[in-house]
Amino acid sequence: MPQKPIVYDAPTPEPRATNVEALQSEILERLIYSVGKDPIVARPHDWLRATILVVRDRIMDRWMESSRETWRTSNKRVYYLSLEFLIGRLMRDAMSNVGLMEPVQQALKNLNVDLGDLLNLEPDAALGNGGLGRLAACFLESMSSVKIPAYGYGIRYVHGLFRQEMSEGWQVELPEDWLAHGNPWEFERRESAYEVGFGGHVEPVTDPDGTERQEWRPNEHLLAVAYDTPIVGWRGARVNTLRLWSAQPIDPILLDKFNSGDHIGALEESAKAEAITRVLYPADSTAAGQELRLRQEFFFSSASLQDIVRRHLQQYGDLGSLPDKVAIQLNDTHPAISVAELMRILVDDNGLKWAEAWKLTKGTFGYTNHTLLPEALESWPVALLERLLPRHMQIVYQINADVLTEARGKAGFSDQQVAAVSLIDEHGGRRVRMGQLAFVGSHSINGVSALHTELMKQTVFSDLHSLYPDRINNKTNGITPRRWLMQCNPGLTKLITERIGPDFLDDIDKLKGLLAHAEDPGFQQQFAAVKLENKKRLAKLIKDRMNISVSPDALFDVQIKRIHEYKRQLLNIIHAVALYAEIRAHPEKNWVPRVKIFAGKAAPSYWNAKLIIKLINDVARVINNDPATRGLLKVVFLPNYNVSLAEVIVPAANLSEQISTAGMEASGTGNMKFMANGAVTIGTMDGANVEMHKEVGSDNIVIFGLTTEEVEEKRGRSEVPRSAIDGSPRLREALESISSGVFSPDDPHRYRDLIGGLYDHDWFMVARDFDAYAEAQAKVDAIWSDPARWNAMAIRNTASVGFFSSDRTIRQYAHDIWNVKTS
Ligand code: B1H
Repeated sequence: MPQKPIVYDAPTPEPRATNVEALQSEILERLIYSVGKDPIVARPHDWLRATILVVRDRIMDRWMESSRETWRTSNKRVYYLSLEFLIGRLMRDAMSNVGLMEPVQQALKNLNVDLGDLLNLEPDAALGNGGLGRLAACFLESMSSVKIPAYGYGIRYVHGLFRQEMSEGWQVELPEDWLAHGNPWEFERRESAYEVGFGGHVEPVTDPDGTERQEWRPNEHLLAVAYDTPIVGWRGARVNTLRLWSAQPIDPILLDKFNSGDHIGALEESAKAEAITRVLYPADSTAAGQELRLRQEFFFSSASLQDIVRRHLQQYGDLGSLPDKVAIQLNDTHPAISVAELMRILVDDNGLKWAEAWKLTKGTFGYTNHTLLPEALESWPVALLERLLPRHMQIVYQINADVLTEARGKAGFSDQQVAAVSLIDEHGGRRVRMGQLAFVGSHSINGVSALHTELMKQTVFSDLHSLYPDRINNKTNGITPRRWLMQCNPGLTKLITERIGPDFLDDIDKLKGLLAHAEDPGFQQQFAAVKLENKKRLAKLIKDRMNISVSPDALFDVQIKRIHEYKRQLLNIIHAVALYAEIRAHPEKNWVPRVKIFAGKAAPSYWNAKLIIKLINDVARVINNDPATRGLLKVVFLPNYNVSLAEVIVPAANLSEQISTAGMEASGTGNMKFMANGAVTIGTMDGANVEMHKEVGSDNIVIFGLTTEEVEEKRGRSEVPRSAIDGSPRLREALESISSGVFSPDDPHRYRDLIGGLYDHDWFMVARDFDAYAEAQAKVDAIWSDPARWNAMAIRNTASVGFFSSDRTIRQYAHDIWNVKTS
């Protein structure tokens, strides 16, 4: 029985007015009564805060109504557990989704305030590293837009992803401080606080009725306090909650220590607790492997599960219906300890039988894998888990015993296969494999592109796949067209609306209607004019920030993403070096003017990635200052890549670089953002590029390079890349110029080892793909030289992006994995 009856028909205030006059007077009121500033001295940040509060009010009633509806209808809730939510700014998203852009702009104008200036003041919520975190943010928006009752659960990091600055071309990391001016979007929920324990021991206890159970007695306790942010869907369809946990000590100060004179010691507990949610680990695609990271993972998993189970019991009174009313999606293995924590809650805290609890657990969880890179697969030393989470370690052993029994009982399963499905890795120090734990504890395991899902079946999860053949499924990633087309590219949105009408705003597949206009010279001209305006804006940003002049008429060739060897920024910059040499050798040729634009952060401990940033900057300095290539080639590395910068760069791109070594990029989502905004992709048959190729057709994308199978074959033969280098004079010359110090006269050997690696093993196939890449780039030049052809391609890319909407992705999750209805 529900613990507390919920009243659904409590009174609510009248919805707030949305006309200009009402907005204007409310902004003024908020400025005075909530921000406490006189308009004559108010600073831009004050106006921003006042405006956000006014916009926020217009979301509140829908928020209440959305959650009331879920209580009233007993609809199933979806919980998306993610250690990262790369939200970016919220203001424009919120205003645009509830149709307030124009009236708010006008209201502010009447108050002599420019909305654009305010928007640029809002800090990015950078609570994520890259694609995985941004995907979580797109999913939240889509879940609201397709009316799924959903919660995102994560950590309220005080410091999001570090700020990147350049010091003589080297990356330096500075702390990021997104909460410095407060966060008007969030609501602290002191009443929603849960205790999370660590350490201690496990004790068998006998209940009064004679049943025996295990009880975990942690010796460390802290509080998880909830902070809620409303996430509003398109046209206000629904407002869901992003609930982020902050760690706080149970006793803010140890008074006895303080009174005995130990003033620092008195605050130790507090510092230790707060450390857990202080900073986001800045590693993209590498497991951090440190105790604090495991603490973060358990902290937010435990708080979230306690909250989920509490809500479920409050509404339904029993746990047997958990899988019918609750779907929990694990965003990679970072929350995988949740599997053991839910088992503990069910068995130890609620007295369920193991087998019943296991059935409920599997019925509730789904797991999404985002990478097969060995260094990213999480595993924790058994000894660490035993010390930090002794009961969970026991539970893992128990789950493992059941899995191994099942595996041994399977006809034709070898000992080797049994070892491969084990949750415990016995090689070199025993470790718990979190991927295996997430897999066996879930009824659905999905990859993020068709190719990636196939590789999951063939590689890391092949034996688990033969044991549980129905579990692996594909859900190709997507992006929200609201942020990544309508908001970031209002010019293009307006043009499309004029041409095919506004239906695509609500049904993105309607963009297909543009196909009929791809060859229309008038439309091509308008499409190109919008692109040119976006390029001018980016050119101005480049001039303002870098003091580099670039011509908006040049081809803007863009690679923006985390810096990683498998993403092959090195291939791109070597191409720049080769092109530079060719232009110098043949200045008379008809060169296509190009601006190569890079942006991205390197993990602070990833030496080669940081060196590649330095190389890009070294090459940029030489090329940009050489009069011989002036107007023909420029190289720009824009510092501090983040969501907001992407929103300016993506609409201005002509060429989208998606050139990872085949088989290594699980999906990619930047590729889709460029496609939406009418860029042509140069890419390998990797990740979602494969499906983009299928959607847009081979005439409208430039594909090059080794396939996954060819890469595997070359690696297997450990074939040396020498011949690729010897056979390509322009590659050899480019490599020699880099490694001999042409671009680093101050330290001629700076790139010797980096380039040397290409001769030795070339794991990422930079040398072996170079010629194919250079030819593909030559093809790009040829197409660019025929503007009608280029524009038609660009238009067809926008027209074909519908499949890559995260609304489509989320509907597939809803129907195939969560069993919830969508609009
Ligand atoms: C992706 C990560 C990732 N895959 C470990 N894996 C991390 C791994 O902090 N860590 O330990 C953080 C992130 N990120 C990306 O996910 C893939 O590389 C992209 O190809 C994919 O598009 C994206 C979303 O699925």
